[in-house]
Amino acid sequence: MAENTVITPKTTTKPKLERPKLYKVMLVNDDYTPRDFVTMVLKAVFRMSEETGHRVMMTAHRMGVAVVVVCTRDIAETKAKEAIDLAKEAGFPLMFTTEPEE
Ligand code: TYC
Repeated sequence: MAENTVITPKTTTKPKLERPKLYKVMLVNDDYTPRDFVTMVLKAVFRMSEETGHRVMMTAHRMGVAVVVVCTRDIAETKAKEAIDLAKEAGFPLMFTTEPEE
């Protein structure tokens, strides 16, 4: 008897895997940090090539800000802090900010 019993669940659970919200790390221009130092930080912290680092640095230099990377909030904040700390240690006012992507 029991072996012929078919159990049909009345409810189904749909796994809800929401995509994590993404954040931008922004590089902010200033008048004091040397260009080469900015490029070095972009290479060291964000694993950019010399060419990409230079291009992103020049974008911030000309436009005031540049998007460095788009990633999860956790990674964005950690990377921004790492980069700011490198600049602080060297005595430069170089700033990175994070903001949610629209
Ligand atoms: N503007 C700086 C200079 O002329 C270089 C610089 C570029 C600084 C980008 C910050 O995010 C920056 N020395």
